[in-house]
Amino acid sequence: MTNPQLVEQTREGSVLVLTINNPPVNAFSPGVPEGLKAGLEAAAADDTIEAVILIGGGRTFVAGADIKTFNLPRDQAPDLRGTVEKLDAFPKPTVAALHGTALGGGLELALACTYRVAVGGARLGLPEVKLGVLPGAGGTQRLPRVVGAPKGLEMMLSGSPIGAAEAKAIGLVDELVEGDLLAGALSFARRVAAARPLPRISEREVVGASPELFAQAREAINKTHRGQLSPSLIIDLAELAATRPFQEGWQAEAVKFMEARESPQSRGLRHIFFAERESARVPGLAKDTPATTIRRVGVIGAGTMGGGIAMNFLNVGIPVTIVETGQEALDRGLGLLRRNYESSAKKGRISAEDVDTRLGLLTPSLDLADLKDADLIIEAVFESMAVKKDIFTRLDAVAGPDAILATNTSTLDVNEIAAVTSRPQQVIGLHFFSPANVMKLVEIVRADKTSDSVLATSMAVAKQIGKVGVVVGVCDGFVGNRMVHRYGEEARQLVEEGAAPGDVDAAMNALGLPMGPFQMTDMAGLDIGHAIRVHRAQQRGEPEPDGWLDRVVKTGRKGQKTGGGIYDYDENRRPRPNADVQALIDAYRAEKGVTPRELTQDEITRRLTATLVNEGARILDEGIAARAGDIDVIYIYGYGFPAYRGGPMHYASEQGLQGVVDDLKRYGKAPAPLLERLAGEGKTFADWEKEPRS
Ligand code: 3H9
Repeated sequence: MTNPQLVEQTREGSVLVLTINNPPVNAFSPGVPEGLKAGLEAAAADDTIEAVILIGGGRTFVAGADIKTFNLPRDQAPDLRGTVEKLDAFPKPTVAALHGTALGGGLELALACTYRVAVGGARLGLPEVKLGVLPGAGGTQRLPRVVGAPKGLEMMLSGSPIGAAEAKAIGLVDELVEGDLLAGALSFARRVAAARPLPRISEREVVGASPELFAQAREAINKTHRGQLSPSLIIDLAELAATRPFQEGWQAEAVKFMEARESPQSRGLRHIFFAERESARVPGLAKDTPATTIRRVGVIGAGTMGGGIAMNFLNVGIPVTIVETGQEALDRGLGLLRRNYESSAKKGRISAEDVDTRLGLLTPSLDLADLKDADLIIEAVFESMAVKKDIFTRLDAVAGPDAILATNTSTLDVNEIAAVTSRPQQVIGLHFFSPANVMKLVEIVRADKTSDSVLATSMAVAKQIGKVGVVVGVCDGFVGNRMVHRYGEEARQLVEEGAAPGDVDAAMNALGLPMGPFQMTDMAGLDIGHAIRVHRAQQRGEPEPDGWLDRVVKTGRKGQKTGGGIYDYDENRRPRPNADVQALIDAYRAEKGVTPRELTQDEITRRLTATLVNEGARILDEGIAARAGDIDVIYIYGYGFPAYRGGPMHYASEQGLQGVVDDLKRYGKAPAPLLERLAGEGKTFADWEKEPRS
């Protein structure tokens, strides 16, 4: 549906103001180009109009093309390029008045105007690379012509916006406006109304370009954007801007934009963009559920996890009391935390003053009773039900009546922990990922009795500390670890059949994961996984696990922390195969009567992803995760699954679920009923989300 009312025309003396009103972010949706065209035609036809201002209504200028329209056929998508052409050819001065976020197509509109003015808080950028596309409305050709090739490349390849002051300093903005934006833009427009000839960016030369610059950029993206399509297209187009006439680059950009837009990588990144925002909407939780303000946090356990969790709150100015059982452990924890901050300061990420401020907000303690004033208390101690129950019993006695009691357990039953307290409605799981001050994910574990307000507060707190919080239900391992457990089993099975651990990791690295399953195991510690397997076997009354990896642990090789595990490590922490481990694997296979066979990279990747997806389907069926997109968000932010593949569930839907089912059957695994049904009906997980729920 097009709606020309999205652009309002207001006459201010000899200036026509075109206000784009398309909340919440004034995306370039159907109706906006029609409205702008009508406004420009009116201004061109009226001799008394001397200049035109483009401004955004509400909180921002245009934040970009409407990403939802990227699935439309090309000729049905809103005509951003056509609008840009009209602006560039317009015979009177046009002024873009910027506030909020002028991003992507929004900045491209501004670049096609004759001038740009902005308020101090405005942010300007071309973030298309984050969606697997490229600036497709002249950005690749105009930005380098304004800010030079090096800065233009940097902005387009990082996708990060810059502030208005910097934009002014590098010539992207002509004037900073203090006070009211429209008033400032009007006074600017009146000043330039008579200026002729009109300065057009498309007529400028690109400065700072050289063959070396582009060669270096191509080399750099091999590290920063390995395996991705759009960054290399961006470099090609920036090079065209520097070496060929504007029209040539402008035409090439249209072709490359469509190539990127139609790629599975862009579909994956767009899926994640929306899935991340969707994950903030919790089914059954009213939008207006009140969240309480967290003024003070308590953390129990000053180990790596507890310290990392505490830092998240200190970083946003929330005081933390951290409790340990002994002075030595407390000192060790505080030392680690201090060193962590000091190293950030050395790298220039924070100032020395920040270090002092943050540490000044931290109160160390040996007494649980010191948590009596905390609004949120997060337990991060050893993963043992007995220990956790003991802590929650004591905590219940000392915590304030309204305090939220959270456990950072990664596998244990939050209902069972909640049951030892007199207030199970205030108990929740907040499962952070290590290193907790860096990893963006928090699984928010909703137990049977967790109240809506505790859930809403937990979501709000996660956002406040810069995390992506995804609500999950109670089961062994929740979503992430439950899936990774199956994945680890399959990885060990692959080795048993004949693959080297290095082959398995290489296959997942090729898919885009920075770490394969065995690199991850070596990092986390082999003993941790072994202890979990032993615990599970005991619970099920099974014999002690004795797989090849359990045998590696027993040789004392526990991973990176003992200098080596499945791999040895050189001084740069690069993994190298270890002959003893390989001999142990060979002996294990011989003992089991397995004749090792060669496994292709394709088989390894298929089996591991199919295993993840199969468990994911069970998780959905059981209601542990509300949406396949939630699982994708968890895997991207918690486990390094490449965002450009859209997460495991999206990736499987892209490949076709029938293929996943066939793979599972071929390798002797039972497909989850939900997966088998969807595959049989030719559906995807996105289709499943649209099905009515009973
Ligand atoms: C482009 O421009 C291509 C061109 O070069 C070439 C074309 C030919 N479209 O993030 P929030 C929705 S590519 C559609 O929660 P915040 C969002 O889904 C585009 N919808 O708010 C959410 O909806 P809901 C380049 C969009 O304040 C609501 O707005 N631009 C778009 O934390 C609020 O969003 C970008 O990549 C969009 N472009 O952050 C910018 N943007 O309420 C992408 C937002 O239903 N956007 N929505 O969940 C952002 O980075 C952030 O949204 C922004 C606001 C910083 C703007």
